[in-house]
Amino acid sequence: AEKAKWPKETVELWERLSKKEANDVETVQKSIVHHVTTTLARAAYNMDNFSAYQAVALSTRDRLISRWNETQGQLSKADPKRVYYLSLEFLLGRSMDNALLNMGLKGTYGKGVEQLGFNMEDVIESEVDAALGNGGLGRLAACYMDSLATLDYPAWGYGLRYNYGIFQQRIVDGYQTEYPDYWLNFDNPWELPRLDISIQISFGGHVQSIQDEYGVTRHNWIPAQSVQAIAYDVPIPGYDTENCNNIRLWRSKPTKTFDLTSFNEGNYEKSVEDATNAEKITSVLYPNDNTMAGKELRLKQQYFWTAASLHDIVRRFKKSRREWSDFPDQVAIQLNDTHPTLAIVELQRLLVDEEMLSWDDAWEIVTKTFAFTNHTVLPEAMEKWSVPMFEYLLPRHLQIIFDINLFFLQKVEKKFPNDRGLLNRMSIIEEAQPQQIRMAHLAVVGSHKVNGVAALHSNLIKTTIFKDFVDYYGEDKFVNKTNGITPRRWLHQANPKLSKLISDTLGSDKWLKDLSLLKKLTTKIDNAEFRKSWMAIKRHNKVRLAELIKIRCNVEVSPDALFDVQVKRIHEYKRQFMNILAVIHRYRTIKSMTASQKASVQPRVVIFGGKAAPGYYIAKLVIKLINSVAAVVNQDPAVGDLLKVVFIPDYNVSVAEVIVPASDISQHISTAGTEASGTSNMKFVLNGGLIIGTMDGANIEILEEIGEENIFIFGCLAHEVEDLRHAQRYRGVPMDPALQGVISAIEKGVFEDPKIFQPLISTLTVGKDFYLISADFASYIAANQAVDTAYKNQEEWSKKSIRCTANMGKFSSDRSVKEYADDIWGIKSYPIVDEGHM
Ligand code: T68
Repeated sequence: AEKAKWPKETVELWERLSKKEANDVETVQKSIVHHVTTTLARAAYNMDNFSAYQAVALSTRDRLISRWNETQGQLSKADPKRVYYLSLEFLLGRSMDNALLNMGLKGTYGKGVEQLGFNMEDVIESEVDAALGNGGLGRLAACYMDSLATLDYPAWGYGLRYNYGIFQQRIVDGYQTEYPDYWLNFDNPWELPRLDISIQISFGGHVQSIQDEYGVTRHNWIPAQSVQAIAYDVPIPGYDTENCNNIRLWRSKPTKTFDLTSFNEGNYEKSVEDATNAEKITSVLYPNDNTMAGKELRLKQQYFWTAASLHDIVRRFKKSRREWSDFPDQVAIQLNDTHPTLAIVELQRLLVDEEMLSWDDAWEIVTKTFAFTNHTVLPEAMEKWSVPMFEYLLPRHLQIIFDINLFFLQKVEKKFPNDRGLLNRMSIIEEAQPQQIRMAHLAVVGSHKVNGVAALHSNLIKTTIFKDFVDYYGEDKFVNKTNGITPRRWLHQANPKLSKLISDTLGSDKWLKDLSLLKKLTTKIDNAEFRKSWMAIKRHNKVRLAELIKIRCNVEVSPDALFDVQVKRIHEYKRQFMNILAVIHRYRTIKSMTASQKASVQPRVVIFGGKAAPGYYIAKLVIKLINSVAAVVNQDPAVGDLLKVVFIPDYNVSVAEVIVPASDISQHISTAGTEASGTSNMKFVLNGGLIIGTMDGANIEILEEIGEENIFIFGCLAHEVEDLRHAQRYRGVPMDPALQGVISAIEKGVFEDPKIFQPLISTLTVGKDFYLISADFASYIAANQAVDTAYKNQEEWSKKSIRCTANMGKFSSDRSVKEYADDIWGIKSYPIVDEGHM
C-alpha cells in the first residue's frame, strides 16, 4: 500500500499510532515488562539477570530501531554522498550500555531497572561481547562507526556476520587453549535480519568472450556455483544526536535454485553437502592479526563480502537514476586494509561487463571511488593470493587484474623507461612459483588516496613498501590519518566516575563531543582537593580490577601497588617476551636484597592479557612463560607484595573496559617502526594512566601532546633498526649482561622445565634477535626504574596523570573521522530531524 493512495483517515491513524514513546521511567518499565511477558514468555517473578538483560535489551532495541528508521528514511530522501566503510572486522563488544548512554537513556533505564528489583551493572554484564575482530584494526572500525554516527555523517559499515567470533581463550597448565565463541547461542537483539535482502554471489566456472555488434570483445563470466548473501543490520546510535547509522553484515546461505539442480539430478547427498559448504563461508573469523593465512576459504569470504556490499551500494545508487559518472560524487568507499581490495575489481567488472561502460570510463569511476588504509609494514602480513587458486575461484576477476596491471605497467614504463627492475617491483603480479597477486599494490593502483595510521607509519610506508609508487604518483596520493578512539566508550562508559568528575569540573559534558576541551583540566592541576578526587577514582578503578583478577586468576593483589599493564595481541614485534624477561630481572633483584633494601622497593603488579593466533607457536610459548613466572613469583614469601604477576585470560573489549581505567602505567614497547599506530596507548593515557614505550606508532604523537616529562620513553629509533640488525648479524654484538643473567635463570630451571622454553630463548641468540630485545634491554630496565621512582612521589604523579588526560584531545576518533571526511571522502554531515516517529 502507498501512503499517497490511502484515504485521509487511514493516514491519520498511522500517524497517530506511530508516535514515539515517551522517555519517562514508567514508560520504559512498561516496555521492559511487556518484553518479559510476551517476547520472552516468562513470568515476571521467575527471572534471572540474563532474562532481565534480554528484556532491557529488547526495549532498548525498540528505541534504537525508531532512530534507525528516521535516519535511513530521511537519508533516502535527501540522498547525500555517503561513505561505505568496508571492514572484515567490527570489534563492537557489548551494545546495551553504549546504546543507552549514547541515546541519553542510561539514567532512566538504570532507575527503572533498579526499581524492578535488578542491579543495572549485573544486567549490563550479562551481555556477551560481539567479538567479530582480532584486535586494533577491528576495534578501530568500531570506534570510527561511533564517531561517524555522532558527527551525523551519512555512513554505512559493511562486514561479515561470523557465527564464531574470535576464539575464547582459557589457560590450562599455563598454556593457551582455544574454545569456539558461539556468540549467537541466544538471540542477538542488536541485529535486524533482513531476510528479504538476498543477493546471489557466484564462484568458479569460466569466461566466455564474444564480439558484440560493434566489434568490441565482451567478456561473460559463466560461474559454476553460487550462494546467497543475507543482510543483517546492526544499528549504531550517535552520542547526543538523533542520527543512527548502520553496519550491514552478510551471512551466507545456500541458494534455493542451486539446491534444486543437484536434488533433481537425484544427488541428494551432494545437494546437502553443497548447502553446508555455502554456510561455511561466514562461519568463522580468521584469528590471525598481522599475518597472512592464505586459505581458500578466506579468499571466498573476501569475495562474498565485497561482491554483496558492492551490489547493495550500486543498487542504492541506481535508485537515484543518476549518470554513472556521478557515482564518485555519491559514493566513497574506504578499504580497511587490503582485505576488501577485490571490491575494486568487482566494481570494474560490473561497470565493464554488465553496465557496458568503456574500460577507461569505468576505471576513472573506480579510482575516484576507492581509498585505502594500510595498517602494517610487516612483510608476513602482506596479503598475496596464488594465481592458480584465484583463477579457479574467480576467473573473470583474474583477467581484469591482469588488464589493470598491464595498463598500469605501460604507464610506468612511459614515465620511467627501460627500468625492468622497477616494473618487477611495482607489478601487481609477483613472479614467483606459482605467481602471486600483491593485494597492497592492487589497492594502491585502484585508489585515489592511500593512508597510514600514525605520522611515523605514514612516512615509513612512503619510504619502504610504497616508495616506487610515491615516485610514480607523487606525494599527494599518500596521506596520514592518525588513529583515534571514541571517548564515549573509552572514558564515559568505561570510567563513569572520572567522566562525572570531568563534567562537574568543566561545567558541562560538551567535552564528550569536543575532546580538546579537556585542556581546561590543566587549570586544576595545582588544586590539591581536585588531585585527591582524581586519585581516589583511580584507586576505586584499581579495586575493581583487583576483584576481577581475584576471580579470573585467583591471585590477591594490593590496589596500593603500582598497576603495570600490557594487554594486546601476543606478537613477537610487540615484545611481551621482553616485558616478562624484565619481570624476571626484577624478581632476581628483589631476591638478592637485604630486608632494609627491600623496604624501599616500589611494589608492583604486572598484568598481562591477550590472545595468540592458534598457530603461532612462539607467541603461545610467551604465554606459557608468563604463567610459569607468575606461578613461582606469586608464591615466593621472599617477595610477598613487592611483585605479583598475572595473566588475565580471554582479554576482550569488556575486559579492557575494566583494565584501561585501572592502570598506573601501561606498556607499548614494540621495536621502533613495527607498530603502525597502537590505539590502546591512547585509551590508557585518556584515563590518566602513564605509558612506558618506544618511539613507535602513535606513542610519538602522544609524547608531542602530553610532553616528554609525562611519558617514559626508551629504546632505539626506527631509523637505527636496520643498522642494529646488521651489526648484530655480521659483527656479533654481545648480549646485554643483565639479559644474560635472566636467560641463565630460565635455563637453570627456576621456572619449570627449561626445555619448554628453549625455542623461545633461541630467538634471542646473536644474529637472530630480529626484534632487538637485547639492544633495548638496558634502556628498558632503566625506564622501568624511572617509573618506580616517579610513582613514589604521589603528588607529582597525580599531576602527571591529570596532564595526560588534559592533553589527549587530538586522539578522539571524531578528529580522525573529520579528517577522512574532509580530505578523502568529500562528505558532509547531515543532521537528522526528530519528527517524533516510532
Ligand atoms: C593494527 N592491525 C595495527 N591487524 O597493528 C595497530 N591483520 O598498530 C593499529 O593501531 C591498528 O591496526 C589500527 O590501525 C591489526 O589489528 C589485524 O588485526 C589483522 C587482522 C587480519 C589480518 C591482518
